[in-house]
Amino acid sequence: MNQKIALITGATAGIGYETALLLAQNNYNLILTGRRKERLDALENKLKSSFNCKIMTLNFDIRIKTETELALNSIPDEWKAIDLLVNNAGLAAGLAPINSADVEDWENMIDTNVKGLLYTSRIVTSWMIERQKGHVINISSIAGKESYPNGSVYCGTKHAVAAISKAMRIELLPYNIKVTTLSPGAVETEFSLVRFRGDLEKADQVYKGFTPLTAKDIAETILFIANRPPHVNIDDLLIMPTSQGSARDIFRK
Ligand code: NDP
Ligand code: 8X3
Repeated sequence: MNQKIALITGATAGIGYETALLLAQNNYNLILTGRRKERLDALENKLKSSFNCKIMTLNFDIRIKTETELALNSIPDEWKAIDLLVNNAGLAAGLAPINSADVEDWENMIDTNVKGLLYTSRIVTSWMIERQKGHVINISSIAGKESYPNGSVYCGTKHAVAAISKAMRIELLPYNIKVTTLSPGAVETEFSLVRFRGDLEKADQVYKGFTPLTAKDIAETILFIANRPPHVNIDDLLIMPTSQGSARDIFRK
């Protein structure tokens, strides 16, 4: 039976889903979260039938503090020994300038990408501190290193993740807890479909003419980061498609 415990937020799709698959194959029991319960149930069944792992699912909306706290505090003591927290749940909503973007989209991104990450980290790091052990991997983005037009708030939330991550790393040094910021460039997942509210044609355009990263590429990177020896921490890692040189420079054929 698997030995270590990882909690992955946003495991119903994309990077979180692939990370769940890979960690289950690599000695982790998993706590998996997301809003889409049917996907969590399907993933739980798939993992349990394919790998020698234990799975716990938590179905909640990370934007809502009370829901997040209730779900995390419902975790039984034996599952609280979390070795790895992957703060992955997140989204971009819309692509629009400051004067006309939808305020609800802004709130959605801030509440999910920043506040949800904070609610989760507050609780899980308190358990890690008790054990003097743990690793938090925060998923930022190339959008956390550079800002691009029409992405002010998404970029702002990912810059915030990077800033929060940096402070967390210093705060948690005395407790033997590693903190990593992982910043991918374009990864083909449901990300653009969500950003463009289900418009498949618009979403497909984002990944046209070049080879984007896959969610599996990011899962493998997460596993690499988690597998470094105790004295080594990957503080900050930027991973880009070979054809992407900056947030806005993608060489398309
Ligand atoms: P997906 O849309 O494929 O997956 C997003 C995941 O986040 C889903 O599991 C979703 O679950 C979860 N999530 C979103 N909102 C909430 C919420 N309110 N409550 C709980 N869970 C939520 O996107 P990716 O896999 O691409 O994105 C994962 C992370 O990677 C995000 O933080 C994103 O910003 C970041 N990223 C993505 C890049 C890309 O190009 N794809 C590049 C750089 C960073 P559900 O809807 O079931 O709740
Ligand atoms: C996702 C990558 O460039 O669409 O974080 O913002 S980008």
